[in-house]
Amino acid sequence: MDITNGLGVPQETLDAEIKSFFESAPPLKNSDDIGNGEARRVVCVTSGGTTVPLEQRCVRFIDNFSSGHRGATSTEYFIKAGYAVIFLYRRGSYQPYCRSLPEDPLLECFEYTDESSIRVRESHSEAVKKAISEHHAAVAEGFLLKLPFTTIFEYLQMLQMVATSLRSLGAHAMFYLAAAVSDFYVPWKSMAEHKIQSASGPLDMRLVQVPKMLSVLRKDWAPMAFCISFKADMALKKYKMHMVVANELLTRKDEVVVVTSNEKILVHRDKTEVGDVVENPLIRVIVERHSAYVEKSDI
Ligand code: 9Z3
Repeated sequence: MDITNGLGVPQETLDAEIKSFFESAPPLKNSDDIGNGEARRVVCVTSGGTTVPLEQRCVRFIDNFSSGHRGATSTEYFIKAGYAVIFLYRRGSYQPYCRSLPEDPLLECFEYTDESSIRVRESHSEAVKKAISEHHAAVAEGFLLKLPFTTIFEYLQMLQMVATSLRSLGAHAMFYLAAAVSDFYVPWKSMAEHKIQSASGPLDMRLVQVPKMLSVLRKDWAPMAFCISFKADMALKKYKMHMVVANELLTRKDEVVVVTSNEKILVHRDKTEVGDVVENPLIRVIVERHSAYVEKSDI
């Protein structure tokens, strides 16, 4: 059969012409910048809890606890290690570089002067300077992209978009899934449109299970990416995660256990050093294992 391209030229001839065109073209001068050079390492860090709305015009919702501290802090260390970070975070949760600022920085860090201008209070000037300059540098140099979510619907759709966009990076992409993701949700179609009325007596509601997206992420969205989850049960085997970080709610800021298919590493913060956080040694271990993974997949 003669397959033509609509111009009456057989496909085989066209393929040969295309091949000969590229073989004889002079090499592109800036090809390294475009993508032929050392591929950039990109990590998608998810952070904060997802909500499950109970009404379409949402008044009530179910929430998953996560302050976003783990995700925000880890982001800083990934950027320090040379990674570009896509920070997929819950609106209102902790932000990278803002850990040392007070809860309401605008009202607490600044003051109104007699000369009708606004200045940084002396007591907070170091923290503010550091936060602004490090954040600005990360964003300006293309190392930090922040994407906010609130609901489980937004979170999973955005995760899918990020994952399929990073697919072409292969093993150079990483997913660090620190967000606390709802296990159950109310499907949009069976959800009340307006606020559920309290006058109608007890509330019956059916929550269905959120499909296991970790498997889909590994299998279809970004099959080559290095994946780390924080959900311990079965994640390594069932969802084919490369690493699981196990933590307990009460001790999560001091120590975690990194589990891979053949090791269990206890990682803890250096208590002798003021201000050291567990994410510092944790990200070091992860970057080491990711580098080994990239090297193996490059062969
Ligand atoms: C974690 O375990 C995170 O490390 C924490 C971090 C949420 C404990 P913070 O944000 O806390 O620093 O306050 N994340 C995963 C939580 C988790 O296992 N979620 C389950 C899931 O992803 C459902 S609850 O499926």
